Amino acid sequence: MFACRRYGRPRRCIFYIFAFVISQLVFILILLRNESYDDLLASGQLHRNNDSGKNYLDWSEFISHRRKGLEVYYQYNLHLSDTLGVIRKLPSTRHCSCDSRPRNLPPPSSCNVSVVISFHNEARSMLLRTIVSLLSRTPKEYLHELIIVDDGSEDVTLLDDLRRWMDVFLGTRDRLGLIFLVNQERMGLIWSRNRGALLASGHHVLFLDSHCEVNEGWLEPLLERLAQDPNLAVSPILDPIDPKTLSYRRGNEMLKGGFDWSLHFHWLRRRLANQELPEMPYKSPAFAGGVLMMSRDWFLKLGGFNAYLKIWGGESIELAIKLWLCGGQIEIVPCSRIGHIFRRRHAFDFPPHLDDHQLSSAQETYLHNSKIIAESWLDEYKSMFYALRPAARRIPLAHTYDEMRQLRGEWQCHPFEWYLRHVSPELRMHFDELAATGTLRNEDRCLHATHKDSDLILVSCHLSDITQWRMLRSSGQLSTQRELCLGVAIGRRIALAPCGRNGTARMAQQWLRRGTHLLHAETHLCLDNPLKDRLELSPCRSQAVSQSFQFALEMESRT
Ligand code: UD2
Ligand code: MN
Repeated sequence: MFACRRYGRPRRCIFYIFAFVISQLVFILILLRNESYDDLLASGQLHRNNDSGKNYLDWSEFISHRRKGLEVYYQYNLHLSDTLGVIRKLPSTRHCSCDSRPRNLPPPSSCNVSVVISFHNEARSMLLRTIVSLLSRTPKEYLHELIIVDDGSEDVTLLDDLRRWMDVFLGTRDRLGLIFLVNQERMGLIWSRNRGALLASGHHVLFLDSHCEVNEGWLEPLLERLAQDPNLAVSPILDPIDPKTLSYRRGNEMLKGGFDWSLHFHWLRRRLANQELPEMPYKSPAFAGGVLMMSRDWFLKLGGFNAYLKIWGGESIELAIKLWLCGGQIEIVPCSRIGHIFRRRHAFDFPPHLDDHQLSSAQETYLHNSKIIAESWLDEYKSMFYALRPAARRIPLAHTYDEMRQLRGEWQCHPFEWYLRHVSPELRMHFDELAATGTLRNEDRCLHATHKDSDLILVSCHLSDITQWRMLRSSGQLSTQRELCLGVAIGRRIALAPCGRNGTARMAQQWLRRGTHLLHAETHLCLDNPLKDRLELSPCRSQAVSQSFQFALEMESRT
């Protein structure tokens, strides 16, 4: 100010003041970044071990011992993760009534939780944020133990460093059990989670990915539900964290978990019953992914995750079917929120099994696991699965299903038909509305719609992503999984177009079955493959091999 008056330059003066205010703001922001952690320390939820002379700031040292660079390796923004801090404030994404509702929780002596986290090659900062968010946002008396399984990660000193870091971090906090396990050889997350659950001693077991951030009050609504019904299993709503920006968004509570006949996970639309509010817990045919919690005893009685499943994939679908058929139920609880980074692709390799060049090892592992689910639980409906995933037939399995049958008998589990009737009408409807499905074969080749420009070609039926067609019973439409329908465009050209709901578009897509011939309803001509790559409409000839198209699975004989 003095300088301002002296030199009589008000503009420069304003500039100085402005710069000063900005620098103060930046300083305050830096302080605030650590505030949440300091708050926790002050409130006694976390402890700093003063004797050791170390404090939580050492986390930057902990994360500095890491594999360098390589965002591609982790499939998320590693640099941002390393600079975000060990904990951050998250937006409240649940309905406001969740905060004010009184909770009816049983005492911790009857419902505490063991959390199992298995990881393979997770970035240190990410893993740490998962753990610290958990420790700081979970009521201490309900968090019985943390079981961390390093599934053969390349960073071989990580677990020891983590153990040391947590010793300092937790200080004198008692009650929390800590179990660190290492698989010298990578065993996959299914095996690792089972191992963790076997060693757990809490009443409930929760499985968590290693790149999550739990949000405020996540545990209480889950505990409350499990206290009502010991055979229940629950999922929180997973709030998506963007892999690039790490921004935390609100997950959708209007979706249920489900799967299709290929045994791929799908979201299903949730419909509210009369008086039902969106924030109320709701039944779901499958979990909202692999983050789930249930009684440890009940989990083990059901045999845990199916131990024959390999590495990654399908285990939560298998558990969901098993639960529903053998006396349990699944609920999604919208007042419980856990953030999870949904990566666009796998951040790890899959060990190759077969010498099958049509399938990647990831596809093959998933198919192997799906085949086990189909063989174990789908009963006569497994033909649906094989029709849609013909390559599964070629995958050898190393065991028989005696164990599964024994469990089904012991627990008097329902047949799969019951699941279709009572749990997933969507899956049943899908079954009921089809006249035929799977690959569409003409002689030794199959009709395929290319992904990029939806061209129609005839190719080897063993192509790994060969088009799976669906012949709809009521409309006679022949649709791909991307909802494109086979129809006739101008000039009688066979082409794909978005499936029409009514009117002329739908008429042009209607086909009638005449033996193995596909008769176009409007033109009364038949689908024909007269020359190698030509697909056209021509007058129907009952003996013409070029007009004979067979679906992998016919449903008509059912009725
Ligand atoms: C989804 C589920 C996950 C599990 C998986 C299918 C969510 C949020 N996640 O995973 O819980 O059901 O589908 O199996 O719904 N990992 C290992 N060993 C391995 C491979 C992975 O420990 O060999 C760890 C990995 O570090 C991670 C967890 O397993 O913590 C899940 O794997 P992911 O995050 O790569 O896969 P994601 O999120 O698609
Ligand atoms: Mn994950």
